[in-house]
Amino acid sequence: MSINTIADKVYSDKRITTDDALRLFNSNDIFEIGRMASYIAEKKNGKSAYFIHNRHINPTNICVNRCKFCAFSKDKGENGAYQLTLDEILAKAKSAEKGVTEFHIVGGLHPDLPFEFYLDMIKMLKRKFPDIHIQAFTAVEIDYFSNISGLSLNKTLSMLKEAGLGSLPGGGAEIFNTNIRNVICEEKISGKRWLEIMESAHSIGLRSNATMLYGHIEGYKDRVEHMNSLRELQDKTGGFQAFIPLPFHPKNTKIDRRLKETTGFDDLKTLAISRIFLDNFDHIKAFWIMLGEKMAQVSLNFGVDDIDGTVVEEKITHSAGATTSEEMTKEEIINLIRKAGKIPVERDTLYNVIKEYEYAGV
Ligand code: V47
Ligand code: SF4
Repeated sequence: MSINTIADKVYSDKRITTDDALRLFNSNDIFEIGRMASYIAEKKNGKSAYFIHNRHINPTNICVNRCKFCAFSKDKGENGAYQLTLDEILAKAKSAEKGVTEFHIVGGLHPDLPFEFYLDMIKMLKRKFPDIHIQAFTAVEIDYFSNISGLSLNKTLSMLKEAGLGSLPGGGAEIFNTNIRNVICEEKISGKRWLEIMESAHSIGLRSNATMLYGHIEGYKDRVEHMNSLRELQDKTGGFQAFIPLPFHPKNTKIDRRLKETTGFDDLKTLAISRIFLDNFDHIKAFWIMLGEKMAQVSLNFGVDDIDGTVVEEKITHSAGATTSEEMTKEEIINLIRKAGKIPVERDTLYNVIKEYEYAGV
């Protein structure tokens, strides 16, 4: 079926429907899909492609949820399980290069650590690094903190904000559909709860990202419905900054072993369609760690305007067979962006421009 009517909508700046998005997923016209996505990306961000000088820290991989797609988590006492002390977390933070502007901190749902541990961690990091933005805790962790502390969701979020939390990352969203969740992450909070937590965070001024884990057992319809829930919430709160589609990595997971990694074609299509569909999101991010450096670079011409950052240490995807490195230097990122014909722009977490680099063409 032709996608011309959808293109007409896009080029006259109209919102596309869920049926349109599904038609795009079922189309193989990747050039036209990319063209539409680029049109929107340029309208929103010109030729800029953003990156951030950041460092990831994962305080523990011990998790009571044990999602089937997760190769990072362990049971307490299991070989390879770890839990960093506050001193060890501080040492990781101190090892960050000069110029880092963000700590990205997520981890498992630890069975014994109290909420105070996380508050102390944020306070300690804020005391030692007052200028570094702390983006930490997925909605799943926030829900868990509220449970273990007995505090309301609002109070939990407010205390974290007061301690120095700057924003929330977009993890834990996976695919909102209940039947899919029951198979891939039965113990995890529902999609509805994930959205509720984000709404609550946005209402107290904490911005966040949103992710979608794709390429496992979901279908195109599930992806579209997932994005539709995000678009609806964004219409209400405007609190999301970036949408980040995450391609599933099957190695060492408990998801059907016959599943293979996503293909480059699907990755590009998913990123581009998300750019077209999520007209109320300012940014679409290609997390290069999961997509690969080269695919992330190509995606800059398929609607993506952000390729995340330097990262330094990455455990979640590398436990599941990622073949990318764990760190890119700023120079390497700038080179990738330039050679995609875009202007490299170093940003902080909230997309304030730190430095715009010279445009060098291709
Ligand atoms: O929620 C877990 C995903 C997420 C696998 O907000 C997997 O800027 C692929 O959300 N294969 C955590 N993905 C990471 C995340 C993130 C990363 C970078 C930037 C931001 C941001 C957020 O990783 C989890 C889950 O969806 N994940 N296991 C896997 N085997
Ligand atoms: Fe735990 Fe998150 Fe892994 Fe699920 S994805 S098992 S919640 S660490």
